[in-house]
Amino acid sequence: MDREFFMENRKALYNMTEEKGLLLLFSGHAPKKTNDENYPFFADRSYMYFTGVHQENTILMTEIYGKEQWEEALYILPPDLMAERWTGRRIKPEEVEEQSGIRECASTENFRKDLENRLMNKGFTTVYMDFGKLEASEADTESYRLAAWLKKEYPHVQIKNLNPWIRQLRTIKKPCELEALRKAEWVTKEGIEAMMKASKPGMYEYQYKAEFDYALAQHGILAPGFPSIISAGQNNFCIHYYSYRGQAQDGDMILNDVGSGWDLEVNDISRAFPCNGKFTEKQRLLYDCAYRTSEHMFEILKPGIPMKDVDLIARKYNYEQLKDIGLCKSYEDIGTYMWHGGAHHIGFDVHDAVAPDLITAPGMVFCVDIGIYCEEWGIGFRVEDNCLITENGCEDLSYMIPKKAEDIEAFMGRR
Ligand SMILES: [Mn+2]
Repeated sequence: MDREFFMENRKALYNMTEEKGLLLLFSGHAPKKTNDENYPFFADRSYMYFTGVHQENTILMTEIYGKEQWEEALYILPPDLMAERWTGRRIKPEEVEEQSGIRECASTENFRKDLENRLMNKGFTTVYMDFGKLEASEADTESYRLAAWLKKEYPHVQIKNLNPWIRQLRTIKKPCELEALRKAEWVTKEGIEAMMKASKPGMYEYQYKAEFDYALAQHGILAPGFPSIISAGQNNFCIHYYSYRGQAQDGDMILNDVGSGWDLEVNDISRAFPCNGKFTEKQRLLYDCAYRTSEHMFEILKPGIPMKDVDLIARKYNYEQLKDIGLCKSYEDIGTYMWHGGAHHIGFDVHDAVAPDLITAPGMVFCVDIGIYCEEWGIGFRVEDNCLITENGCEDLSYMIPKKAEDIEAFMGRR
């Protein structure tokens, strides 16, 4: 992503604030794993959306004076040759400018002092931070910790939440985001096709995963956009399955719910295929129901549809398909076979942080995920594609990945 993208995002966010204030965004830091070892660092996604600087413990502080009037600085770790000998070099101000367009850098050692100076001497009485949590019980982020301190030391300061504005901005994807998503689809195609090519009865789930990871690594992607779900046979009935220890038996279906991601964008695709390359009659019956439902969704999706209706439309259409093959007798029973919806947005997160109560609009990208879980037949799987809403309709971003049963069999037959 070019720095113009991040500059544009910051400008839009700054212009959303209503009054003079200090805006703070934190990259965060890696949590401890054990003893003296931490988990790998993964910067806060909203911080990344506005800066593009992937560096631990950095802080964006912007003084906002009014529309189009602001001064921004990125607080970065100061140079420390001894520390850098162990943990790698720290980012330099010229690199910050190159990546983010932020011209001013300061040392994180001075952050608290500079913040207090602005509150005491520069007349700032409002602080904007991102309080994004899904549940109150989640661990506090830097914003929560600083807010608690501000409330104690500067009780007159107003604290405002940037999160709703950030979600609003992240909802509509920019052209460079779509470009990255398209690239992610092609890389994911290679990963999924590698699994299809290698597939045979007796193969372990971790071997499928190794095929997928190897294909991604050829593009420099060392970790997919989210933890891959790859399962065989009865393990497909666990929606979020991460054990990878199961073994495909002849006649099993392989399910994969994966996304390589590309340049900060995360895609999310599910494909299901018979491990031996040939659908059984019952697998094929169910698979074609999901396939037809998915195709139907791509025919009808367009701007102006409430997001809450998207899954509902899919459910109703899929019910008709399952009824036609004599499986689901009444709509009330559809929950027996459809265990989840799937119309979640993707972007900087695989379950992207977007505005609530959305109505489809051009530039939104979300998943069309049709899952069928038929325990009585022992067959469960899902088919998931990424849908971009366009001016007049929609586009299936995952079109290049084999999806039609015949295409999957033909592709696997070429092993
Ligand atoms: Mn998925």
